[in-house]
Amino acid sequence: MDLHPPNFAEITLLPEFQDSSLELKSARLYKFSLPFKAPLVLKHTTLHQREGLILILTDVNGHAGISEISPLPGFSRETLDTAVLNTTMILEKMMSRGEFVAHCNPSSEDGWENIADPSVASYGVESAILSLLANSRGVNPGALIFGESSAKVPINGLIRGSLSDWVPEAERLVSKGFKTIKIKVGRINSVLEARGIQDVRKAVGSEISLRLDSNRSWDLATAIEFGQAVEPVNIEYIEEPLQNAVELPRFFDACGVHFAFDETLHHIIDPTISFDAYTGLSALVLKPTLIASTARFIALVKQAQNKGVLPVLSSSFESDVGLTTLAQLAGSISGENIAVGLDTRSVFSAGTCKIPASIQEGWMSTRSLSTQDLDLSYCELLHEN
Ligand code: OSB
Ligand code: MG
Repeated sequence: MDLHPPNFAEITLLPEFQDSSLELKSARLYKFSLPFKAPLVLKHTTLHQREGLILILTDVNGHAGISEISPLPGFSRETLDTAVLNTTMILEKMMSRGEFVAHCNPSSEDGWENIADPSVASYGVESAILSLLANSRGVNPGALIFGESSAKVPINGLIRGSLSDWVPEAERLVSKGFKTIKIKVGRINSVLEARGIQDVRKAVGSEISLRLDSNRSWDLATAIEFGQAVEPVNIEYIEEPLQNAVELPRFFDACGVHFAFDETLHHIIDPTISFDAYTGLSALVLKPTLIASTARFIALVKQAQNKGVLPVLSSSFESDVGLTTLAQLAGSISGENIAVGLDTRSVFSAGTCKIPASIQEGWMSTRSLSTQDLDLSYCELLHEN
């Protein structure tokens, strides 16, 4: 395939990379099934293993691009089976006919707004092509779009356990070097949870940044009551406090706690929606796997940056390969400045890289990956061309 950046899949590369051309040689698609330390309880389902796909593209010059395609059950529109079908369809078109169709709509003028149906398969193929272009230029994928990457990114330590574990868990994360902690709330009585957050603040001191995530579990009155109780202990923001996002400015007015969008970004039907009306908005939590379109993801990052809202990259329980891609993007988008939500590797007892995408002293490396770094022992080959 002959590919001509700057304009594949509605992705525009930085000027210095726009003359990159690409001749693909092979594509290999693997399916992995990774064990957890314990079953993973999510909002709508409990997972007993994490399944997903690893894609390896090579070009005629011997460079490789590696990516992950892992729809998250209960969150992604696609199942793994549809992702396999969609990926093999894209690969077949790409390899045999030499065209790249994901998100490409010749009639659209600017950006992803006019493009139907983001899919985790096209996001994954786009990531593999970016990884290949980046490896052939000796840079990180994020550098092709957003500029130079830092060598590591700060991570918000994640607390998903029950209320009685919050204080010991927070103390453990602080002792490991995390400067930002994110706690999942909205599971039990909100008055008790607000007290739990006050206890965490007392335990960790004033220097640690606290983020909360209620995954849309409250009505306005409950959220305001919770917000008023935690406002004095300085919360950086709370993700998705309300069932009904339209009421968010009223929440902020009433309690003064800033909020962030996460799942709302996956449900917005009008993608040109402006965030101007959302007084109190302080971050967009961006999960590329769930946004499922690189172009749309880039547009959201730029929208956040233009509005002075933090773009906070976040993971969706990807394996080492997917996590590393996210760290690489974050390295170029926010570098060492914004803690990002990539503390999900610890739920797995195995991975897809020989050296796990681990967190040291609260930081994750933005290292680049080559095929030698992969551990394919939990993978089976599905497709090759
Ligand atoms: O609600 O933010 C969420 C992971 C998968 C699905 C939903 C969510 C998450 C995370 C990722 O919390 C970790 C993070 O953002 O820190
Ligand atoms: Mg969230």
